[in-house]
Amino acid sequence: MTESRLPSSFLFGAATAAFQIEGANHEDGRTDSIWDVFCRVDGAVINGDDGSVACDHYHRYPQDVALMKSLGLDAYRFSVSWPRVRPGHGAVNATGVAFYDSLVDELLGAGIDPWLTLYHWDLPQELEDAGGWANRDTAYRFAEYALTVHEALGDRVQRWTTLNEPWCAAFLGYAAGAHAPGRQEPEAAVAAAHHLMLGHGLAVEALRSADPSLQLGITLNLSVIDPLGPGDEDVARLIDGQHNRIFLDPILRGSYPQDVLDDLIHVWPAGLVREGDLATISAPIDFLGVNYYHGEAVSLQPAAPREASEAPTTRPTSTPFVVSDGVFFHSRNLARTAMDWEVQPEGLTRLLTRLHEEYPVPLYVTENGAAYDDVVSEDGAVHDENRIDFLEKHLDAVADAIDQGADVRGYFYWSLLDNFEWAWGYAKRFGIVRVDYDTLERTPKDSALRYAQLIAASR
Ligand code: IFM
Repeated sequence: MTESRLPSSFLFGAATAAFQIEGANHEDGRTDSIWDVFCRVDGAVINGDDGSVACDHYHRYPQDVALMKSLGLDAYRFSVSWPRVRPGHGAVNATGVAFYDSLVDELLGAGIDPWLTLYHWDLPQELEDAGGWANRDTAYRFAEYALTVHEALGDRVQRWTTLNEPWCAAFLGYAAGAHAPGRQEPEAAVAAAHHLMLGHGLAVEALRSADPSLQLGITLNLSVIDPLGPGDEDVARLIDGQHNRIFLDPILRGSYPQDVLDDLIHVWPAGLVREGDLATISAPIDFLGVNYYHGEAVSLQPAAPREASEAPTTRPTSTPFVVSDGVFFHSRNLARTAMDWEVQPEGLTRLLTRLHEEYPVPLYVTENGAAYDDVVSEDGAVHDENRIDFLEKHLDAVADAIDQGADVRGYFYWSLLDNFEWAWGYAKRFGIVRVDYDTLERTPKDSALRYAQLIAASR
């Protein structure tokens, strides 16, 4: 990465999510989310921890904001915990709201733009008990919650992201059973995907009428799905449909792709899409958040078994792609992260240029990052050359996309801190800042220092 490749107006940030860093899950009136319960039930406590301390950001946020300032971040992407501000989706919890109030003030005081995500997977458990995202009603409750948060923070927060990665919430949560709520019901997963998007659209409409000046968007986890070889084009289309276009098309074009409707015909619940839903879902947005980690090479040819270890959950899981019989995901000759994900920066360039051409809207990379098995050196530092290399290559890939005409306006590294990596517990470290889980001490890794240098040089 040469320091000067990104425009001086380019926004540099880092991202986190409430359940992954806050802790204090049973303090000040917060009640269970689906992730609290998922971590506890069936003896499936993940990594011996239920996320209730996490990084203790709830109590240490001033220190964390000071850290962000020292790195020169322009913006901080964080999420609000629904059961902290509306426990059980009941009355507003003033103490919970006060936390975000103080966090936003602290950020603004440090000159850091707060980028708020309303939903990063922590649905109040009571709403799951009523059917969760498979129940259409949850979409309306989400819009109510959005307005609650807006009433508290709308005077200071300009950037609002409705959902983070609805693909994970719907398909990992309701089809694969790998994420909360741990269901393995393909039809419920399809219903959840639709209702998440409906909730997004209803929230956009509600926030837009509350304040037309807000910048509103959604974050999708998108990928590049390549055919492994000749004859594999149709399976690449099939997976691209269920990973990317099932969200992109309704949100940015106002319709489901016909091939996806055809592919999913046997798992598509009758009467799911009601009149007016697609108009609501495609309510205009100001930006699309893109989370990119790696691509996929798919084939009809069987793949050699991967050496990857499974996430340490006791739960059986299945494929998140509800129609994928006979599709094999292949490994390529690429470097890998500690998640066993391939390092594929050129995929980010292709993804961003594709989005620019097919779904034109301002783009922000709202997540990109790598977990590695970090080592603390004798000098107390983490010399994470691998993460620096990952970061530089992906920033280069963004610069390449911009050179090719894509309207990409910012980049958020995932994650500011080592944190709770869902089904992996604390075993996977994505942070540019190390967290010692015994002492909760924070130590910027070499990658944080390099990121700070790149940011400073781009001014
Ligand atoms: O940690 C997650 C995050 O919550 C959502 N996007 C992917 C990250 C890494 O797995």
